[in-house]
Amino acid sequence: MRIESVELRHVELPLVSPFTTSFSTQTRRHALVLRLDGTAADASGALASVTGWAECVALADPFYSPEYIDGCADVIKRYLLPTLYAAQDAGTDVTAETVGYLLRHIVGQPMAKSAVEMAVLDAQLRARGESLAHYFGAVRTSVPSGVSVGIMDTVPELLDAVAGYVEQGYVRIKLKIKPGWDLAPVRAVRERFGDELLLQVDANAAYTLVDAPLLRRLDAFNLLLIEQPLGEDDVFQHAQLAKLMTTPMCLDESITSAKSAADAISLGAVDVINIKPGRVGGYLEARRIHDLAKAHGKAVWCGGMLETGLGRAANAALAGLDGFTLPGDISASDRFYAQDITEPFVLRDGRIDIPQGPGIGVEPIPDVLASFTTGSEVLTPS
Ligand code: OSB
Ligand code: MG
Repeated sequence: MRIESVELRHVELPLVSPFTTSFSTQTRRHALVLRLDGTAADASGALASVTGWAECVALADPFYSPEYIDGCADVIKRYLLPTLYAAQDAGTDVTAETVGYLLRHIVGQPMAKSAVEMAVLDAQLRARGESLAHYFGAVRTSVPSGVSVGIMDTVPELLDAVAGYVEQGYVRIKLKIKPGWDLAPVRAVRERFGDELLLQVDANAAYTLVDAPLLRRLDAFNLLLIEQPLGEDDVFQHAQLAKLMTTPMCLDESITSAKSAADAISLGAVDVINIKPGRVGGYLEARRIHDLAKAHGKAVWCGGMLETGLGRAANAALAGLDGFTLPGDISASDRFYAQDITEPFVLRDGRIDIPQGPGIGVEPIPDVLASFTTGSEVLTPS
């Protein structure tokens, strides 16, 4: 395809309630939306004008991952787009399948790269009228929906929140944990909702191997998995911890590529992988991790980054692949937002429908997008 311009649009969405993890409390989502305009082949092979949409999932601060949203905007503007513009000027056909390769000399920056690749992929698929779900090879038209429940001030408050989500039909509950908020909330949720509830925990790297005796006590609660108890670079320590626990070990932050996933599997550090396309550099790398995990008999599920409807749509399509055997953090829009920037995703029998239209299958609602916009910049080839 040919990229004619990319708009970087900063938006601020208020959250319906504060979301606390071991690393921060968020009360609003500063998101970065990309609008790509260009030309690409339509179904008959003729060139057509097309618009592609994407969102960059980096958070406002570098507390979950090294990337943060203003840094991503800067990298996209100063390095990623100029590289792609130079490549297409030199006669290279920039496609979703070549973006990762063309950007390989720029070290790291997976979330920024993922956003650019997603915009190209969405445009390319819209031009030829193909859905992202079809492109990936999705085997279902809806995905089971789990919800990530933040750290609260008190256990009764947490029980009320979980009760609300269970009532809405969420099929799996994930509790955020940290030192001082672990055994008691997990025990309370198990006691109140029983052994049938699909329950897992996520520590966001808040513990060290010294905490192994404490973490082992979580084995008593029949959890689906424990997600990222130790640091991002503590892959070997996760392997040691996994030997000490019966709860399946899941990695999020530590899995930054298909290569790191292969290493973690070989080391015995991981039983289950949380796949977040942004964290691993894009949807194509995410699919490679899915394929790798499946070949090794490891379950995967799709994580979330408080996406707007744009990222949510793409995540739902990815989670349609057959190796996604556990419910993902793909909740309804109203889990985080009273007003999403796209048509809202809603829960139906505990599931989210995968959009079936061309590309990601959803678009921002212009007025809503405008009302949440705090700044925008259009980047064109020089
Ligand atoms: O660790 O999975 C995580 C949100 C931001 C950063 C990291 C994580 C999360 C979540 C929320 O748990 C998942 C969601 O978007 O529903
Ligand atoms: Mg996580």
